[in-house]
Amino acid sequence: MAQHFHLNTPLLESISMSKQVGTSVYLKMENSQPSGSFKIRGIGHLCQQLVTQSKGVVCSSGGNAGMAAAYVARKMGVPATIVVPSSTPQLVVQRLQDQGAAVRVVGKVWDDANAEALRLAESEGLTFVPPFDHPLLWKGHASVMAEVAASLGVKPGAVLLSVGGGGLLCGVIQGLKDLGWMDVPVIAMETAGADCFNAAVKAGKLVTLDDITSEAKCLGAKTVCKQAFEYSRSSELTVISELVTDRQALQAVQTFLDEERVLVEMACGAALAAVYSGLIRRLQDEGRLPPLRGPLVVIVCGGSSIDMQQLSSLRLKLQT
Ligand code: PLV
Repeated sequence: MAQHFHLNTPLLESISMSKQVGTSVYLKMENSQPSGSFKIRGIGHLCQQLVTQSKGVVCSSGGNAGMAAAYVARKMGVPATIVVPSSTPQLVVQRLQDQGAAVRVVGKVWDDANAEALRLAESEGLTFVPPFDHPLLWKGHASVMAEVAASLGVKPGAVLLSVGGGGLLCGVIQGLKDLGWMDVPVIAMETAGADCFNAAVKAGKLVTLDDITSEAKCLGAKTVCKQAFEYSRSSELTVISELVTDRQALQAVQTFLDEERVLVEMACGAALAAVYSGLIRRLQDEGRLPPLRGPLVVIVCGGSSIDMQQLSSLRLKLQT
């Protein structure tokens, strides 16, 4: 990679999570990326490859892919149009505009916004930046595991992450493959109501959800990418797909704020909830997660769809 847009993020030991899980837990702090989430890894890499002579980029997003695309486009000196659904909070629209992007709000869920972004790419001759389904994104995301390997110095016992459309999952698995660590289990978390990966795993085929009913809107793709589904079926890998409720995800966001002093959005809360709700322990007790032979690494994916006001309105809505 010629020029990196992403940072090498801190890998922090969490004493409170280690206590919960009964083994050491490390947090890969992707919330501290310039665009607020891990998305900048893949999108930075993809844009370096595809945007050299572009008259502009268009990205469909729940918010965070858009934040990354807007940031990278600004650094590259090209205009960015970000298409988001109406479920994306106003605070994100404002943050995107502050990054210099033109924002269009189209449809109810990400899939609607994506159709519009594809149409714009075609009609206006813009470079389409997908939020999760592209090998260049996965290659960029894979850098997160190379950094974990360099900082941790040992093989992780497992990696815990959130799944929306499956781009992060594909990138982490790509990274594990590059390191020769395919035996490291990956725990893939979604919220009920934004569970396209879990639905596909259960059905044994790709499934398109009728609607996104979870408040974790940035996990809200109706269909997971094919590569993520294929990884879930690979006999060489262990990918465990689990769900939490919105209330559990929100509770996790709040506990994380208290314990680690960091505010993340619901999409990230889904992964954190696997620790705080006792799910990791339960998976081990039930023998579904093999005994951990190294630290648990949590990808703290971050996210810009949160501030104190949004947190309060989520608390009211979900009554926690
Ligand atoms: N969010 C995408 C897709 O939304 C977006 O457009 O921003 N954690 C956070 C904070 C995220 O924003 C996302 C994806 C994920 C996790 C899941 O990543 P994925 O989509 O690569 O599985 C509809």
